[in-house]
Amino acid sequence: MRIDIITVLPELLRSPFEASILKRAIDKGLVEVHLHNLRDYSTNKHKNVDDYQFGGGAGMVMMVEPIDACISKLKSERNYDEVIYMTPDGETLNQGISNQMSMLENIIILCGHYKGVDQRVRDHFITREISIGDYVLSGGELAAAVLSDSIIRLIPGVLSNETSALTDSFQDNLLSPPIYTRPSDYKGWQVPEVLLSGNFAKIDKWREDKAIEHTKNRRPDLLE
Ligand code: 6GU
Repeated sequence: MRIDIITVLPELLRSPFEASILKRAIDKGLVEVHLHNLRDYSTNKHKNVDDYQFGGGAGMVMMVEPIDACISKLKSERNYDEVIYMTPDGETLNQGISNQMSMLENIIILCGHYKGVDQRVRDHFITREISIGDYVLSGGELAAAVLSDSIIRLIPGVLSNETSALTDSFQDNLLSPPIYTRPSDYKGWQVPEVLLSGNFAKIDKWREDKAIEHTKNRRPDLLE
């Protein structure tokens, strides 16, 4: 898979891909992540990528020309399955969307900034608009990192058996059950007996019961 991220702040997006699981996925050749500085596609001498809004009002708007230049250049090099715009008024990201996107070949992610992009970008280039929740970030960069992380970890071969995505919270619309490691007794705080029993049928049943109980308590909406 290849992810091209268009941003005015590429430096904000470097470190997430330089550590741990995402770095390993890139090093293994399972995903390529390319950052594009929108300023490099500016069409005026001041390297501007934003301008005042028509009709007046506070806040700058990202201009259509540099975004067109960048997206068109990328599209001339390969086919893209989706051109995603990160924006707080997009559809809210969930595990299902990440699952779908992890099966794509090439995607572009455009990070919104300032007040957002000229509507004509959304009308003519964007195929999907994604938010990561009902709160406002200073820009789409951190949201793009969140989306990329959630997608990349699902690409076959990225996670080992031990860290398999199959047992993650949300993967089956359930939250994960409690987990423990050694020591089995810490200051008298005991690990549940069943987990030490070696009876794997019983352990599976306990985990499922706990997952359902936890989901009922915290996220009853997931069970509807
Ligand atoms: Cl995608 N962008 C911004 N700026 N804020 C957000 C968001 C995106 N998702 C939630 N809040």
